[in-house]
Amino acid sequence: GTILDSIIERKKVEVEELRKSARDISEISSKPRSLLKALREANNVTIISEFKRASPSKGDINLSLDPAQQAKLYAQAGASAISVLTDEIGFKGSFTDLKKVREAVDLPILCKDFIVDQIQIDLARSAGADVILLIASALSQEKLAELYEYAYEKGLECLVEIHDETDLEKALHIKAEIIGINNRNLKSFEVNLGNTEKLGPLVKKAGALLISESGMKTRDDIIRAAAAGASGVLVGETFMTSVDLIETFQT
Ligand code: IGP
Repeated sequence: GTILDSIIERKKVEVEELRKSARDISEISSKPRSLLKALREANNVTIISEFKRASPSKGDINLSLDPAQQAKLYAQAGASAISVLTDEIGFKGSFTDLKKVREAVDLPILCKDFIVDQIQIDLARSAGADVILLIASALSQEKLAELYEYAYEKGLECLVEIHDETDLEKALHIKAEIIGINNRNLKSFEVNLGNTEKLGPLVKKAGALLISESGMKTRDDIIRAAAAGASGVLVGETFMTSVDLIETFQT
């Protein structure tokens, strides 16, 4: 199996654990912030900056940054939303990180995790997330539809992540409003910005909003994604290692 397969297996175990401690998941009454609105209102490419301490492909990226401080920096630099990795084993993230970001900034927050069950959506919401990630290749068509609907019932939006045409079909079947094209193959970790150019026009043709995800290092990379139809870009490693670049990224 691939790394993605093993992460998904691990998530299923975590979900069982979560069920046993479900009383810890509280409801919050405040209204979620809309990423869709941020994307629609922006007059240039929207930046989603990610808090990413480590990853299975890169190992440790930056373990010394404080989530609240980094989130404030991202906001000051013009990010329209913040993504927070909450997976602990693979990415050294946590829901505590997400809560700290929630307290620090008023932007929409994307919970970046491997969601396979509704209970994880409740947990994300209770930590203060506004948007969840759903990875098409990690879910059956039925499961993707179920989780997508559940999130919207709870007032959350979904970023539906695709990497190839098969994933795209799944995303279009549920009429996903926001589709993320991952330039990184989660099975081989290979990064290719050309993936946004390949699939972007198909996403736009279907009328969805497009986010280009992963592997962006320079302003030119972002311009390239925007030219392929991206309304927004999701940048992690580059911002975690060289924060000055955020200003360069304003187009
Ligand atoms: C950010 P990068 O290459 O800028 O650090 O990538 C983001 O796209 C990446 O973290 C990501 C991800 C994911 C992580 C995209 N899809 C799914 C975990 C799970």
